[in-house]
Amino acid sequence: MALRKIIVIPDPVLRQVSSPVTSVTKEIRALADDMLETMYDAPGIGLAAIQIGVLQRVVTIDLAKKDEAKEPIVFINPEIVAASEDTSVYEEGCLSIPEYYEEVTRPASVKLRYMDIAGKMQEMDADGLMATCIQHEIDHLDGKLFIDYLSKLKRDRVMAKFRKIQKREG
Ligand code: K1U
Ligand code: ZN
Repeated sequence: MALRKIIVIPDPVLRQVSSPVTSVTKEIRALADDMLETMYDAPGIGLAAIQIGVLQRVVTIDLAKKDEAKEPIVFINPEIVAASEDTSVYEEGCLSIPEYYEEVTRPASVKLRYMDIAGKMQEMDADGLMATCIQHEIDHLDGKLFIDYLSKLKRDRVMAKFRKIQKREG
């Protein structure tokens, strides 16, 4: 297992579309292990492979609280096959946009299809934080960020702030 560096905006890699995983190889299992270690270290509740510079459709999520046992889930090629018409609003964060939080409206519940780490197809009905988090992570796989749901003014402001930091830090 290895801790990987999380890419932050304005890195253009975050706008790339990730490729489907064709089979669960030992490299994919090692990638998932690295992602979980990196996500727990950040700390975060989710991570998409693209956030560590790997353009493969792999996502990790663990919604367990600090004092609870870990509940890691690895989603390979996750797809939303149905979404509710009712929506929910959640104040989202992103490890690729550190210390910036804004409310985002998304479908309140979704039905997912994905491959698990054993290579088995799975379906999941997600609501609450799981629904929000998996939609945020699938957006990463499609090169989309939660700031894309905000007004142009807010998005431009946050991009300008991170461009300035990048210039300063090189
Ligand atoms: O994908 C990411 O950048 C990870 C992101 C996931 C996410 C959070 C909130 C709503 C939607 C998706 C994070 O994990 S940000 C950090 C965070 O939310 C958190 C960190 C520690 C404890 C609890 C939450
Ligand atoms: Zn994110």
